[in-house]
Amino acid sequence: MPTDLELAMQTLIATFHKYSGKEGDRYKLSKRELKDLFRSELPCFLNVQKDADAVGKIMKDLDSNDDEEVDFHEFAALVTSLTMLCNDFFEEALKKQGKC
Ligand SMILES: [Ca+2]
Ligand SMILES: [Ca+2]
Repeated sequence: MPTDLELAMQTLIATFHKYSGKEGDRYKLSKRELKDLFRSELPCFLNVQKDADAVGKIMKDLDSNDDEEVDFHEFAALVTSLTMLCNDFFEEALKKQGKC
């Protein structure tokens, strides 16, 4: 029986491959695959971006090796950053409630 953290890691990997396998290199996300992933898996994050080409800009930021695709390492960096932001928000909320 996997632990919660093991399940989270498994979900992260499976979610990446669910989208990366749709076209082109099955181990990398094209811009379209990245867009699909954001739309389905991180809809709130995309909604706060007012820019029409938000995904294009995110892609540029993520694509550290400039191959115009997002590999798992690049994707994991994004998830880590977002998770840290969520944790900061969570800790702030707890402090305001006087629970931390
Ligand atoms: Ca792909
Ligand atoms: Ca890349």
